[in-house]
Amino acid sequence: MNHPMTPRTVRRIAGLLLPILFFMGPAAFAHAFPERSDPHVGARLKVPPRLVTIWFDAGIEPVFSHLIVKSRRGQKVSIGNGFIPKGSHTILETRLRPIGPGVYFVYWSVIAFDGHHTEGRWYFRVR
Ligand SMILES: [Cu+2]
Repeated sequence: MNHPMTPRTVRRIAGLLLPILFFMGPAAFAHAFPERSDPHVGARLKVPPRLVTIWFDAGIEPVFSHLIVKSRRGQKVSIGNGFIPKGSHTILETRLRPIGPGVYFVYWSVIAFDGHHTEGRWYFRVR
């Protein structure tokens, strides 16, 4: 026997499914967020770093993931736009030019394997 779905039935099913999809969302499609970094957020360093590394909690796409570091005046002090070390899918890294005392801003922007974009910025200080 045939049971065509009436608009009312469709609405009822949608009403049941939408909350389920909503609550599944964050777990099923985790974005990539930083877990830790070196230097750490807000660090005060005596020795200027030559490398900035961020560890993410999910896989990130190499082509669309960027990490740059700028001085307080907006001068770029990182070399290139960041790279994902071979064999890793969750680490984003950039080398730095020699830098002196001051505040430096780290800008990161990544696309996770699930296609979602996240970005942020933080700073460290060289004394
Ligand atoms: Cu996501």
